[in-house]
Amino acid sequence: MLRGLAGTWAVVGALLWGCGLALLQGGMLYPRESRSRERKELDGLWRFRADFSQNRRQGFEQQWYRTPLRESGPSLDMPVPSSFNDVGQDGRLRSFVGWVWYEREATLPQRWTEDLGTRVVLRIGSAHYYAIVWVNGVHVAEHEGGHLPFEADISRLVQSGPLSSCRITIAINNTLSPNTLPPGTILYKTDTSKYPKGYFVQNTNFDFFNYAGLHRTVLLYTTPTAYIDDITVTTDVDQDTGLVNYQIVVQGSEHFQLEVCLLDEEGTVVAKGTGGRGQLQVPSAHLWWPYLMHEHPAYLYSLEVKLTAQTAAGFVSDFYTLPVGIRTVAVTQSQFLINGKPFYFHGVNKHEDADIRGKGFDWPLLVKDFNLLRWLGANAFRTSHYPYAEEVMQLCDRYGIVVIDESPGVGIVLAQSYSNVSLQHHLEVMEEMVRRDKNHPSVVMWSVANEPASFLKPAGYYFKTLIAHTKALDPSRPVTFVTNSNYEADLGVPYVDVICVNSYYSWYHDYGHMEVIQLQLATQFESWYKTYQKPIIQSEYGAETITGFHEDPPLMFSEEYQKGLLEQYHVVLDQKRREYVVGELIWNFADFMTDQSPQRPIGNRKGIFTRQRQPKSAAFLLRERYWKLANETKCHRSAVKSQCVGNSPFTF
Ligand code: GCB
Repeated sequence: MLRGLAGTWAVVGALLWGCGLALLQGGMLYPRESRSRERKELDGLWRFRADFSQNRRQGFEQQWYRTPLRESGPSLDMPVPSSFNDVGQDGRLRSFVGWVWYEREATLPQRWTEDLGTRVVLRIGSAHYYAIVWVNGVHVAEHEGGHLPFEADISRLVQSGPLSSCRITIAINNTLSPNTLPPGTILYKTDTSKYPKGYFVQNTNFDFFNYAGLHRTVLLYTTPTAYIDDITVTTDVDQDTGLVNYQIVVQGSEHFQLEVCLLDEEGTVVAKGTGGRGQLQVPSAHLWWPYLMHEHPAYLYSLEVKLTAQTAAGFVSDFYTLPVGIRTVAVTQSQFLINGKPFYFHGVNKHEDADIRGKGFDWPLLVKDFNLLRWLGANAFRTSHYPYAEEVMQLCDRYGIVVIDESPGVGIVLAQSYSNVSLQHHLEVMEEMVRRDKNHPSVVMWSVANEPASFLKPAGYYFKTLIAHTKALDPSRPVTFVTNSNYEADLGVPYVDVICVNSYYSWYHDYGHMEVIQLQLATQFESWYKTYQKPIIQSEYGAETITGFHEDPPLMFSEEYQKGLLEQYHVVLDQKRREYVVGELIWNFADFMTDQSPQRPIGNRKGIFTRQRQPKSAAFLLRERYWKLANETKCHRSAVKSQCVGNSPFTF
């Protein structure tokens, strides 16, 4: 696929969106304040109770949502956002499987409860895994899947009487089944000589702790009753003119007008349009470039949308501003192109993971991580192994960090997880994910899964369908999944645009023998490339390392071994990146929590930073490498040579 195709994708994309290919009802715009919209975060302390009853259903049997939680039994204070697992002193809560109950009162501004022209929406950023929501005891929403937002319009409930507050109850179940994403299984241990009656454990086939709870912000926001429900933007470039295709969905009125206005970073209007769809042309456009690829990376325009609509109560206006980066993405037989120039991913895989809060969103941690990424000279990461918080994606847009956006399709290894039920759910998850993240310029590729058993017979149909669906939802971006299967046996890779391969030479195989890495890695790359002639990303490689362990000559688990292993990989990557390898992502950015196992000394230690974000020796090695790669990109593949200034600011 050549550069021109990026344009084609963009055009077809706009058409398909126009046909309503996405099956989901409604948009999922990030709740931003504007002249017509307010937001009220409900973060802080919630009341909490885990249902320890034998069948875990006591909460439903006793209808805990009907009255304040304190009336149906004892409750704990629980911070939101946070996983519930690591904040307490009760070991049973850490490994709890089943329903937990959250509750809090929200004080409502008078206008919200009295002005019938105001729409009040409850939005839950992430509730892992299955959630049921009640407001004042009335069921308002249910959602499956722990990494994507969902909403409920609660206007009628809060406007039905003289209310100054409302009680929000959320029941969350972290049980995973072969049909959930990620999948899991519950294993009942029935040997009563070894286990008490009813004893069960949850097993998973992924390597991170199944943290649960309200992981992201819960908030209320308002819109007018006629409102901008969704915006879809795709961009293209013609000579030096930026093309911004937009499509806007309005709800709540049939009679409306839309005005759109594109502003540059100085606030100057550079293009204007009207109507629900159209194309804005930006002469001499500033393109959105990745970090370290241009002296002014991550240029963001603002698309201001104004809706004027007729409603029963008269005319109302709604305003929404969307950041827009103008850029193209395309894939050839051996290259990944951003704005028509070869892009080499040098970055990391991450996790949403930290001490105490688990997977709970945390601004200081996030800003620290982005500071570390930029210190490292990383220009990309993969959201292994689930979609991250929207604020993460916004910072990627802002800093020019390129993202491979991955679904929670991790651990698909059982035959049952290839059933139609699983596939249907996976298709829906891709719809939710594309709906949420489609407008981020930083997102350049979708990854539908990580390390599935893609050699199993049903994998061919499964991935063909899943990838085709994702491309139909968003024809403007390439699609992949991450494989660790044998190149001859993999039934899903024929459908991907870029091959993403994980390998752990001299770690899980031939451990201790770094001397075999170069041969094995070269064989890996050549086998895949000869078979498919598609660009390849080394999407994981790494070694477990306990910070402070030193052994010379290097032994496994020491900082020297991690460095040595990486260096062996780099020799081959340096050869192959001149041919068809388009990226390398270290496993992992930081140490992270996993299930307990004899192989995991309080979590996975393959981070180049500790869980507390302190560098191991390998971080300095990678830093040197990434800045060198960035300088090469700048010199040899200079996106806009004339616009690059000397060696500054890229020189290491
Ligand atoms: C992998 C997985 C990742 C694991 C990693 C490891 O291949 O994709 O989730 O954590 O290996 O450290 O074993």
